[in-house]
Amino acid sequence: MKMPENLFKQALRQQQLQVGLFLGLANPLSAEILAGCGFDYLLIDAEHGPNDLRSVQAQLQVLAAYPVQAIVRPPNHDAALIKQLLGAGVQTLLLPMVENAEQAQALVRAMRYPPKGVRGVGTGLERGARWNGVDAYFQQVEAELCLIVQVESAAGLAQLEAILAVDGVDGVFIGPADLAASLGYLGQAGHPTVKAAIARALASIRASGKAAGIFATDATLALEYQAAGVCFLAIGADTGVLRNAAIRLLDSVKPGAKNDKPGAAY
Ligand code: 3PY
Ligand code: MG
Repeated sequence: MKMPENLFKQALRQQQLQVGLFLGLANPLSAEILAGCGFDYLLIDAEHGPNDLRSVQAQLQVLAAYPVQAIVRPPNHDAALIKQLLGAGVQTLLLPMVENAEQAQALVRAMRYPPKGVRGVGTGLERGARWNGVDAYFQQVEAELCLIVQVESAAGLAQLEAILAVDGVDGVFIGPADLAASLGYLGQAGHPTVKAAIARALASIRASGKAAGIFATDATLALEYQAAGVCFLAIGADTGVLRNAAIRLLDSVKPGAKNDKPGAAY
């Protein structure tokens, strides 16, 4: 059988805007509902969401039946976990908290077989290779893998140029929540100092020719980022979508029943 194509990677190369949603519910059914909603990609989050290898794999299986691309964010940079995720069939990884070129290089190596990297060989046991059913898997796999690193700290910003120079890094995604915390503005991603740092980072990413991405739940901000050359946006999470919709629905029939306002979508 043919190697599955990484349409997300192709879209980034062609500068076609990709809009997606984070999945933190760790549930194949809710993933399937969202798979039919028209997003370009859905990002299965195992950094903050309670996802493990089995729930990730189950969601990858569901998403494969829909015209939507799957991305996975692992909780850390562990090469053994990355090996399992690639084995499960993920083609695009978003790695949190990347702070220097050495970390980025190690992530590239985790996604490559020797001699370029350290990925172990076990295709007969892996869904990614369709258990040895994919034609010429070893020859094709690396071209279909996409590595996005998250820069979301003062340390990461200071090393952004070096991170961008790492061959094998396809894009950089800014995490406004963690970046705000690291800059001393915990919970204030919209603070002018944080926004200025984000604008500088996006300009550097664009100038490097790599794809720039960011999390933006506010539509005005999302459009501003798009104008600044961002080519992949995450505009919320399933958890926030569910909670906010439930509060609004109840409020439409029983106003004030929940005096909480709909919250942030992340
Ligand atoms: C952050 O904002 O810190 C994230 O990781 C998600 O965008
Ligand atoms: Mg973050």
